[in-house]
Amino acid sequence: MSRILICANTLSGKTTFMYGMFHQMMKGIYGFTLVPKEHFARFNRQCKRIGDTSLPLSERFPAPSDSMEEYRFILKYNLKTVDEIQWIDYPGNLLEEDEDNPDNARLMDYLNGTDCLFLCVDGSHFNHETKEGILSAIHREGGGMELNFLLNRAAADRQTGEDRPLPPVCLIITKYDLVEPQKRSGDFLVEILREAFPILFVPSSAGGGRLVSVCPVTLGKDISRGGRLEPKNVEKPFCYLTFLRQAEELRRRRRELDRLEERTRPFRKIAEKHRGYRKIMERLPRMVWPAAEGDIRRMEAEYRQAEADLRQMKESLQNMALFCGGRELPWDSLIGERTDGKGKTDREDGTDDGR
Ligand SMILES: Nc1nc2c(ncn2[C@@H]2O[C@H](COP(=O)(O)OP(=O)(O)OP(=O)(O)O)[C@@H](O)[C@H]2O)c(=O)[nH]1
Ligand SMILES: [Mg+2]
Repeated sequence: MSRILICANTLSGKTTFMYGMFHQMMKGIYGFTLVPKEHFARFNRQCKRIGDTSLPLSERFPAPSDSMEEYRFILKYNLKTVDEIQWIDYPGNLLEEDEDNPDNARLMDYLNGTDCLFLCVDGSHFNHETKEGILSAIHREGGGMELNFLLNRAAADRQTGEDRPLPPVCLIITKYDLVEPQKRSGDFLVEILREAFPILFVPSSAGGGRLVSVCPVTLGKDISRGGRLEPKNVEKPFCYLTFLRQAEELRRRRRELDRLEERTRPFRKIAEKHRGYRKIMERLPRMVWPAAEGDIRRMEAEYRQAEADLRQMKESLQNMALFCGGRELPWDSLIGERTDGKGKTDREDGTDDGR
């Protein structure tokens, strides 16, 4: 089970983004599909409304959320279930409520166990003349205070108050269609985000650090003025989480394989030495071999397949920047290579996400 919390100010596009993401992920990408565990008809109707240009705008978009809602999705790869996703959508002005508000308390509880934070910044804030103007708009009107507060809370255990590693973060620039073309350079967007959320880009020593990706998304050009539903990039933040999950699983398999290989090596040597007695060797010590050769080969083949799937999935993350400890990283560094159990890959176990 993976938990996602999408955090943003009111009217930043959280709920609409969820429908756009669902719209794209239903048909699937790189073998991955996402289906709602329940309420398919409700999702389907809402997506159709967003796409229906004959409706007045007030009827196309979901109304501003008035309470916290939880959704469950099933993630499948090649039609096989790989994960269940728990998704919370909350009204963006909830953090203006006192902390004894039950929904506010629920949000904090949920934050405590979240596996990935999606932090949304409304693209329209990028359209100020100066960098200072943009930063001030994000901080004052765009919920910058609340978002930085949530980041701080996410890095502490709610019960004990003890520090804990911050989960991976995806910084989503919503309504990217509203960003003026001259402000769309990736470097400029990242420069702004670095200053708006400095805690996410703190340089770290020895390869450790916070994992952060940056992703501009849109539901369609001028969609808020009657344009067509043509979502772009909306599946990517989700692919990011899936990629991290699968990369983690791959590293687990790699460690298991390396351990088995290492434990089997002395047995292989003995078998090699007594090759003339192979038949007896195969029969007698079978019980004490860590694993049958055939099982290891099968695990190895599965591992190679999972690695190939992940490399293919990496294609879905193109144009999405990844940072660790403030330094930009290639996606491949999260996949790494098998090292025959003798060494570690670039970032194996090295980041602040602690998983
Ligand atoms: N131009 C443009 N407008 C968008 C896009 N996505 C959402 N909007 C507009 O933004 C409005 C608010 O979106 P919501 O998804 O309701 O925002 P929210 O963050 O869920 O707001 P709360 O529920 O109040 O927290 C929508 O009604 C649309 O008019 C987009 O990709 N482009
Ligand atoms: Mg909403």
